Amino acid sequence: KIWKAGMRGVDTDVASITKSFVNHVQTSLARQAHNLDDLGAYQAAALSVRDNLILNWDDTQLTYTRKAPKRAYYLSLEFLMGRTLDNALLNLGLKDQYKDGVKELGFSIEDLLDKERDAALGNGGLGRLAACYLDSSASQELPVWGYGLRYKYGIFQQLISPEGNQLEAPDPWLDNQNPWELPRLDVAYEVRFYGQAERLNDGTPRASWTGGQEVLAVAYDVMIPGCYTKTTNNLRLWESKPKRGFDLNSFNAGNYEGAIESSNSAAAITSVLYPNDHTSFGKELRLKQQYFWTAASLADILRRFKNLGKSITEIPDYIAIQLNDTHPTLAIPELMRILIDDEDLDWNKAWEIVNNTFFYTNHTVLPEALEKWPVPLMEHVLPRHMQIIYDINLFFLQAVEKKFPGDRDRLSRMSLIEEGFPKQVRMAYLACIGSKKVNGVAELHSDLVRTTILKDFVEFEGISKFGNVTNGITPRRWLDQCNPELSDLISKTLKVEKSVWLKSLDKLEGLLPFAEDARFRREWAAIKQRNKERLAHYVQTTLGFTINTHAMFDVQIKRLHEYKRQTLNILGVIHRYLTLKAMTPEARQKVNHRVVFFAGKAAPAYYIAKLTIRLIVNVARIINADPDTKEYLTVYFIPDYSVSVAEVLIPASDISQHISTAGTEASGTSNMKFCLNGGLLVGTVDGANIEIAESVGESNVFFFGHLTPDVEDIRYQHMYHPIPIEEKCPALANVLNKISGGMFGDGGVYEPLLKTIRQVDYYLIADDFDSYIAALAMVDEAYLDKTEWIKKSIKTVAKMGKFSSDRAILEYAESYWNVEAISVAK
Ligand code: 26R
Repeated sequence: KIWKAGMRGVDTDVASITKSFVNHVQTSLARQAHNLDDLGAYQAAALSVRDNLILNWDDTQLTYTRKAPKRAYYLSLEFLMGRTLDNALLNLGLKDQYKDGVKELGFSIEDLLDKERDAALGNGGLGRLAACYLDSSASQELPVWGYGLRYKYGIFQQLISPEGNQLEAPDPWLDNQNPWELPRLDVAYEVRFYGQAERLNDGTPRASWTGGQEVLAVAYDVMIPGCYTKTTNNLRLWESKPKRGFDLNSFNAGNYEGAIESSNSAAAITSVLYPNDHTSFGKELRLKQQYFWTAASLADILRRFKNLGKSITEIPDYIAIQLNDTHPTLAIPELMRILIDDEDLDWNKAWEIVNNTFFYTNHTVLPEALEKWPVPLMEHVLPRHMQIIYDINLFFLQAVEKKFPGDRDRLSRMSLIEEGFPKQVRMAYLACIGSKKVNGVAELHSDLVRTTILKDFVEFEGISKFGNVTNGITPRRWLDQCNPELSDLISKTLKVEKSVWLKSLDKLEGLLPFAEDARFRREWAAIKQRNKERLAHYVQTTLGFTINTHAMFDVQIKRLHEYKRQTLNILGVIHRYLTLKAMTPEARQKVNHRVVFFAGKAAPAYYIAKLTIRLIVNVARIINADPDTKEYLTVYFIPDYSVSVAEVLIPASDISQHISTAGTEASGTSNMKFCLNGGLLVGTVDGANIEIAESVGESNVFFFGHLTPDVEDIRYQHMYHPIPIEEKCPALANVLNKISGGMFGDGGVYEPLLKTIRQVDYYLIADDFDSYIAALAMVDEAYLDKTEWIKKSIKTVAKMGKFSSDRAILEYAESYWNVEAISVAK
């Protein structure tokens, strides 16, 4: 296939680009080219690039309409997209032309790229995965659309107070107009809440649902360009607004303020992304977000299907819907409602259609992250859906009873309704029984899904419904874009075009022999060094610290959570500091210089996680100022972690930490990003770390800690045969005592955090501490031999092909959705 940069009707030579740029400055922005700032220049460049995307997008959608292939829809409450301009330029093959074009006009492309705000409509792993999958779907020419919410405020901006506390500020990312979205004010659906549901009792399962509040969902489309292909898919985000002529009665009754208030309540639905991951609060507004989004998305999907003129029973031949975690599970009872109440299908036929349309991915086995909605709340907000869920449950439990007669324990374990005060709907169970297939996101995690949270369902439905799709990352953003020098070196060395190897990442294996090539290793090391300098420059300009770029860069960046054990890391840092302090100056000189980076946000109400940030910041403050040791060990907490910050941190790492308690991190995806950029991994035997080690070779990763099967037993021992920490792990006890003693400021402040370790230690910090320290010593040892280290780095990158999100999305398309690639006509 021949790829030509640019496309229908748009010229992409430098002269045409500058012309289009100036044109947008004068018309779209109504500004003058000669006194334009970088922000204006960014906007003009974005609008000019957007012209290309729109035409490709249009051709793609026309192809889909004409050829009517089976399509997949990815429903995700989060899409953590980051910036778009650089990605669009690279995928279109227009980066060089734009670089030259804006240069001619007196701008630097890097400065313009830096003006773009992140689209941060997600919390972490789950949201970023959705963004990678969109990139891969378009790049692999798969007819896939994303559906999500257009939050007015994305994930909060993180500020760190002088005491080291996290503060949250809103993220008004839409304040500068967003050139990447197309408002579709004509694509709108009414969504109902509250009201009354009454069964018709006419011999059909039908009911009527009336009254309550009606809210309008309006579509905004975000274009998703594939890499070196015309295919440009769509991400449709919904915004809520009051229905036109809303609540006229209240106006007429003189209740002007009351009517405005109800309009506010409509707009509130899509106003803010919930910033908690791994803990659910059962908030009414969050439930309304979930229903608003699933109802609008389904209505839109069905309207498109109906245009095909097929029978409603053919839905599964044309539509596959992927549920990204349980957040969109209401789509299951919503489709039942449409098929029964509106389409007049009988129950069994409707259930069969539903069962062949949905696919559910689980992203966590942590009990506190499994969604449950209180029955009274559901009855209030979605009375018809609650009826349908009760009916689904009844038929389901009858079938279970038939297979396991008299097993009442099993029935209560498997019921969609958890008994208690209040009763709660178990969304993971509903997602499971309503879907054709269920999968986890790494081999170990999928095994845990099958053997723990969904064990009974495997016994009832058979194992073949429960699969695994190991996560992946897009090599476009996470190698080509964030590490352009490495990307160029790879193309040059493999003698393969970027347009080829970036879409067949297994080709990286061709790098293996070059691990033995000294010249190549020097180039490899020089690129890492320049990436470290780029990070140092970022820290210098944003935080004002000067960093020693000849030290080892050791990075842990992810959401703050006890299970991810940032605490283990910072306690390890303190241990290293105490060890250094106790050494003679001569002995110290033999020690590896190390710079430790942390970044990540804590959920605003997660007290212990916030205390961990405070500890990190204060440890950094003391250690970085100690003249005895600061040459050998410094620590930085980089505030306001984001996709864009990750793009600077990841390529600069020598080592990164993925140290969750075994069995708790479903997959992890930043582990893949670091390894793809030639950083080595220190980690536990958890999530995708295991498969990374299988691919790159266990000698190239640093594993430590207890294994998953032992974790339960150890927790049991904590409960019934506790061993005091002084006895179990004296080194750790010493560290904890130093904190309590005030070495890092008022020790009392940290007591609640220290207590989690001294008392319950649910995440096994004390049990894993010694082996963690030993693993870090192995890292130091290995780093002494620079040649060997670079060989490991090269061999790691060479073996990372499996972790491309192209591989993952093709597995979904082939083994789950039955959706095929389709190329867009020229
Ligand atoms: C219920 C609600 C509060 C909620 C729970 C959990 C909201 C968001 C989450 C986030 C979870 C599902 C998440 O992000 N999980 C992560 O998914 C990544 C992509 O599969 C994995 O790599 C990562 O290991 C996992 O923690």
